[in-house]
Amino acid sequence: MAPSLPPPLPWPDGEFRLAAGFWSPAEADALFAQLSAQLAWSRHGVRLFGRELPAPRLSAWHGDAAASYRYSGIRHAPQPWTPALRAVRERLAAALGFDFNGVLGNLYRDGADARGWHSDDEPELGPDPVIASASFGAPRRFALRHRASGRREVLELGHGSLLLMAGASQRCWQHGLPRTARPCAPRINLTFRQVRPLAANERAGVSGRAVRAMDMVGADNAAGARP
Ligand SMILES: [Mn+2]
Repeated sequence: MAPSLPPPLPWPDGEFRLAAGFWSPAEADALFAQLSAQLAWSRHGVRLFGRELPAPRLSAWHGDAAASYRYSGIRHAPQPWTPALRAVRERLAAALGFDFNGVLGNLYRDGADARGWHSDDEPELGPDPVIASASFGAPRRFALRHRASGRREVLELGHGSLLLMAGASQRCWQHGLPRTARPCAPRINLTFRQVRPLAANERAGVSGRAVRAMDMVGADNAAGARP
C-alpha cells in the first residue's frame, strides 16, 4: 500500500514507512498550533497491576461516533472531529488510499512525558491494523523492539513527519517513546486508526490481551507455524 510514501524500512515482520517531511514546516507549524488549542486534552489514567495511575502525557480520542475505543485498559467515547483533525485525515486518505475513523492524540509536554513499551493491538483494531502516526513539534526518539528476536531500532520522528505501520508491525514489534533528560519542547503525536465494532465476547469484558492471544493461537495453528 501507499505508493506515495517511501519504500518500507528493511526490517522483518511488519511494514514501516517513514516520510520525514510529509507536511511542510509551515503546514506543521499551523497544525501544531491548532491541535494544541483545540483537542480535548486530558490526563488519562493507565491501569497497571490493577491500579489506575495518571499517564505521563496528555491524551485525546477523537473520531466517528461509532468509534468507541479502549486503550491502557480504559474505554473512551470519541470526541468529534476538529477542522485540523479532519484536514489531516483527508490528506492521509488521499495519500494512502485508506480511510481512518478515529485518532488518538498524545501531547508530550516535555522530555519527562513518555510512553512505555506496547503495541497498538487492541481488539477493536482487528488483526494487522494500519496505523498512520503523524508528529508535530519537537522531534523525539521512537524506539522499537522485535518481540521474537529482541532486535532494536530507533527512529527520530520530527516536525511534520508521517510513520505508517502496517502488516505484522503490531503483532511482531513493540514500540515506545522513552523519556529524555535533555531540554525538550512539546510534541504532538496523532495515531490514526480504523476501529471496528466489537464482537459480543469482546464487549462482555474479555481483555484485549486474552483476545489477541486467542487470535494468535488460531492463526499459528492454521499456518502450522508454531509447535
Ligand atoms: Mn502506540
